[in-house]
Amino acid sequence: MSYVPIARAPAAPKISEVALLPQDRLFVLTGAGISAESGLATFRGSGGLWNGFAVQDVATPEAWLQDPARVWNFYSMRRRDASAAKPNPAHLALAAAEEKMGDRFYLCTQNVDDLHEQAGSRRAHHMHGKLFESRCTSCEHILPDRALYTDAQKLPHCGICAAPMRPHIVWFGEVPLDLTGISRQLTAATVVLVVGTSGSVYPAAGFVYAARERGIRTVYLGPEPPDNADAFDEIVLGTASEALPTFL
Ligand code: BV8
Ligand code: ZN
Repeated sequence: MSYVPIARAPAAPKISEVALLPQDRLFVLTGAGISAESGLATFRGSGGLWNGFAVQDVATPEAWLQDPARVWNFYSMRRRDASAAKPNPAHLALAAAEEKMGDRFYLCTQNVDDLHEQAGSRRAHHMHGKLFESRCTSCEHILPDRALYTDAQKLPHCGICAAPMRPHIVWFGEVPLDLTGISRQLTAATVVLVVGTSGSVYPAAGFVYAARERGIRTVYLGPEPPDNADAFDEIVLGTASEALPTFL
């Protein structure tokens, strides 16, 4: 009687070969890199100069106090560029994951553009504010605003209290929005996926360390290792629009 080897059960795939398990709770943090393939400049890519402006001259409270017209000019150019941009397969894949996973999915973005929303994401948290909202410097009234303010004599004022309106953006030196909510979502996660960010700005770049301390699986996805690469269990090298749909 010839020996017929029993069919070996396929080796259980290594965890890193299986992107997500059915019971996983996914916390996603995105940065400028996810919008790069939609044509929007990254901070790093433009070598710290951004549309010709140095970040510290346009993205700090001091810059606002010193020259609000220059700040509005900068954000008006960002509004113009972002209005022409379209979401890419990476944004669409995250919107599909939100739909499929429900409350097991949480998206926090450092980006101020609205490409996640254009792709269908309904619950993206913009921890650094939103380009298409303006906020009153006095009564803090926030309103949707896609207008471009390039005439220093015609800067916007609040319809309620007449104080100057500013971009609803978290500048350097200001506290990001809803850090408590972010932290709650982070500690409930089983997988933290970070996409397209240099990991150079805190507290956002620190989320992965907090996850690692809790034994949460951490994955980075982007074309090059980020500054906080040492904190990740896995690094998937690739562009967001190629690698993210595959991972999800
Ligand atoms: C705060 C809105 C107190 C503005 C932004 C010294 C040491 C450490 C920290 C500090 C320090 N001095 C000051 C600080 C604090 C400071 C900070 O971290 N500074 C850095 C420069 C050292 N942080 C702050 O001021 C923050 N506030 O600390 O308040 C506090 C905090 C907590 C509790 C109490 C009090 C506020 C920071 C928010 C500033 N606002 N955005 C606007 O948009 O105009 S930050 C802005 O830059 C982004 O939002 C993002 O957070 C950050 C970095 O940008 P990235 O998204 O990472 O983009 P980047 O260009 O850097 O990288 C692009 C990546 O994409 C690259 O990795 C690239 O490889 C990748 N990529 C490229 N192509 C693709 C791709 N990936 C995928 N696919 C592709 N195709
Ligand atoms: Zn007001």
